[in-house]
Amino acid sequence: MSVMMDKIEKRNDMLRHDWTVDDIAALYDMPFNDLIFEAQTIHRKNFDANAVQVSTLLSIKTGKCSEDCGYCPQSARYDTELENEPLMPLSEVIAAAKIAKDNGSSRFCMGAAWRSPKDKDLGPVIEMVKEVKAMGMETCVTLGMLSDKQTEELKEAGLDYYNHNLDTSPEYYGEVITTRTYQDRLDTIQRVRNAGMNVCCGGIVGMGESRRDRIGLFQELANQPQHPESVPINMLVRVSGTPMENGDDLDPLEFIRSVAVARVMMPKSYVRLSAGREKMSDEMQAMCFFAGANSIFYGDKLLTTPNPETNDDMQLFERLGIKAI
Ligand code: SAM
Ligand code: DTB
Ligand code: SF4
Repeated sequence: MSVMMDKIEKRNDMLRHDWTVDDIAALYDMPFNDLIFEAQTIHRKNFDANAVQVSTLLSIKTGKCSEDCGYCPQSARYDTELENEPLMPLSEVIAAAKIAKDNGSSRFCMGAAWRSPKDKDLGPVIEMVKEVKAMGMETCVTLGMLSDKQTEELKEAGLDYYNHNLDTSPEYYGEVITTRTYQDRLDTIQRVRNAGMNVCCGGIVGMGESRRDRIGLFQELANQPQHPESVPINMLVRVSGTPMENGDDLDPLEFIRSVAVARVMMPKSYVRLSAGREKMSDEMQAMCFFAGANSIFYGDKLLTTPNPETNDDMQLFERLGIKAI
């Protein structure tokens, strides 16, 4: 066996939780072809390389959020011409979930623009989780910070995944959000873990952060006692009116490198090519799948911003010989 294959084999055989900044920087610094080859080799050892998990997102409560996340169109602090919507009635959620299922989604993710849910809001969300689960889909919600009691209630309702992102490195975090701390986020993720639910946790790149910050994000994600089962990597969607409306776009090759680094560091996690696909070429998305991304959001809208049409995604999968799972 070649030295390279031997090295890859060793990396794949252990799930590491002790990544140093230098270890991760060394991955980023690899020649592009070597990095993608390593990521693809590890990917194939752990997953069907031609299968991509498909989730659909629905915003069940939109806008008027108290938080100041600098990327987010739903913050009440920015004038983003967003239509605010109160909590959606159960019947509308069920109708949207049915369409998602008919389109081949295996997971339905419901998002709410809250700092954290009020206890009066959790009851209706729990009904949504139960109904969607009864339709035979996996369930995921993202509602902001959770208390122990709320986490337990969601677990009891049968929730499969909770999405809560770290967003960026601890060092860059203060440039992006001031109304809640990095530790607040880690605490919510820990609660979800303790309750025995699957963790969906990732971040955003392209917010003007440095490579060192991307390294810091992946270090935080992979050095948790258990890797998140699902790792969404969002490319910043620039929305007019937010503080991040203007800025330099991230080099697409650096984005692909980031996907590959996540795949190498968390070999058994689903790495989700998340927000930002609308602006990516088919070739770039294909390269991300080759670098180890194996999950996407289907549906023409993310929470509030556009996503590729389901039909376009189906055609892309067809052209790439990828099956949706
Ligand atoms: N309010 C809850 C919270 O912040 O945890 C749940 C919904 S929030 C919109 C979910 C995630 O979407 C954020 O943590 C962020 O990573 C991502 N997101 C929001 N706006 C984005 C944008 N413009 N571009 C890329 N990702 C974005
Ligand atoms: C995640 O990491 N990305 C999704 C999901 N988790 C909730 C949200 C992306 C939102 C993009 C901006 C919008 O559509 O409002
Ligand atoms: Fe609110 Fe979540 Fe948007 Fe932050 S990311 S402003 S918490 S909806």
